[in-house]
Amino acid sequence: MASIDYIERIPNNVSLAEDRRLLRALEDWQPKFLEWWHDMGPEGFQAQDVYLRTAVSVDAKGWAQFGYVKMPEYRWGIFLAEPEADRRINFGEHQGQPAWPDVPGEYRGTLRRLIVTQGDTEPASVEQQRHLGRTCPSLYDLRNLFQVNVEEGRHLWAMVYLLDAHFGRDGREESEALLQRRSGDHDKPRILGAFNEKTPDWLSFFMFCFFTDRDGKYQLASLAESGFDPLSRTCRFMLTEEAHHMFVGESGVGRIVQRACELMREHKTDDVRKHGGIDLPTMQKYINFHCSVSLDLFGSEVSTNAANFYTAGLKGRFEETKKSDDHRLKGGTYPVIGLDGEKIVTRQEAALVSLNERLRDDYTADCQRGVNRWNEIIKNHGIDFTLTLPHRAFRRAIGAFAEVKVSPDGRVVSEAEWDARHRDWLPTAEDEAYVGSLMQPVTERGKMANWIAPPARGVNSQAEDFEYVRLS
Ligand code: BYC
Repeated sequence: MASIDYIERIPNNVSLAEDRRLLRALEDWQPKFLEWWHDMGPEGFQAQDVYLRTAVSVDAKGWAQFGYVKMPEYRWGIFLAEPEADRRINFGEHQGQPAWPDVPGEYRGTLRRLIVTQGDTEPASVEQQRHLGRTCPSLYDLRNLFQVNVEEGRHLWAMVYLLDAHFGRDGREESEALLQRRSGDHDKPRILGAFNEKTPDWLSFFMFCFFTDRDGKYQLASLAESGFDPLSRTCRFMLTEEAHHMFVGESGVGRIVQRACELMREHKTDDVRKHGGIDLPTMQKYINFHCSVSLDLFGSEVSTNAANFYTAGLKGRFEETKKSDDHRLKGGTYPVIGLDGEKIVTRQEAALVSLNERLRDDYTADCQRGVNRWNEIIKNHGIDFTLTLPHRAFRRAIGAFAEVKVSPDGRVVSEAEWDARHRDWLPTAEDEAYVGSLMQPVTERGKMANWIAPPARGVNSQAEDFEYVRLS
């Protein structure tokens, strides 16, 4: 296994120096990436020292090294998980054949599209979070935001490596296009819906990390099963980084919930806004929004695209190799919800076309576990309130429910009821303005904004007042 080469201009563990053509392509792309990072990356903090974690090895132990880095000097590079000896394709019509080291000609277009779709989300999220540094609730959170941002930048590198190494001139064009689309831009938007939404405040950021990064986890885990071995190895390493992003999301929301509960107890009131907190009903509305946007990222309930990806051996199920069926899904069925007139019903659909819905089920169960942990915090304060995930048909823009209005508890409702009630279900302009009004920067060492509790422990066991970002 090649160790990570940090001597080279582009750190890597893929022996880049031996492939002159690829090296040239990536060295040509590197300054364009840096230009994009300067234009669209974290605004206002490019010259500061940030206490960041950098990958130094891809094995399970000790891949991380912590130290102060200026973000534009972060050692972005190409890291693949260790190869598995004699790896086979584990599902679909090529099941049992050796995994592909190169792109099979017949799947070139499909694989390229999957990689581009995945790659497009990474710079998009950096663009969405670009202005958040200005309103950080603490230095600890500021550092976590930047850690997430540089790692999303590295995930972009990961996909660009695959495009440049395996898709020739088309791949290089796609690599350029990844730097040209812009989140939320009408003329050149990012590919998937959620990545064109705004992330205007830190509550939205934490929700995004909890719900949208978790979609990343499930999509990457499915691509990690791919018969195209370089994609599998790339995604396996990306998953180790993704875990931190979900931690930022879950602990961030958990700390806001904790602070709301403390204020409720202290002032014996549900109206914590009077005391500068974010009330639990507002948290619920943000959950409803971010969950529904992220559910759309799994595609339609019934999808021949997903079936074709699977049969071709390109994109598997979550934990494909742990499942004990035939891994071809020829005859099986899977329960899928859909519409029957005005009613939401469950039907058995062919398992092969139901793969998006199955992945959405895995994802939803994982989200529910996180919500349960938030509810534990509320319960531990003796408060009678339960946060819930909205029904999966709520506010959907993709799939069977895109054309109907559904309440968070799963009733198809009339336009009139939707108009009358949606303010109770989704953040209103007033809610957003209130949350926005709390976004005042706190940058003194060890201090926290009033609306969020401190973290349980520091990054890399650092003390509470550690200087995570050197601002002066
Ligand atoms: N928005 O058969 P369908 C992450 C399109 S997040 C807009 O239902 P399919 C991260 C679709 O392209 C993980 N369009 O869907 C998180 C198709 O178009 P065509 C990202 C959409 O193809 C946080 C049509 O609708 N990873 O990593 O089975 C921070 C019908 O498609 C959307 C991936 O996405 C949408 N939401 O599945 C940073 C993995 N949904 O063919 C990073 C790679 C569907 O009619 N991508 N459409 O032109 C895929 O696996 C699949 O493309 C999808 C869609 C699951 C996204």
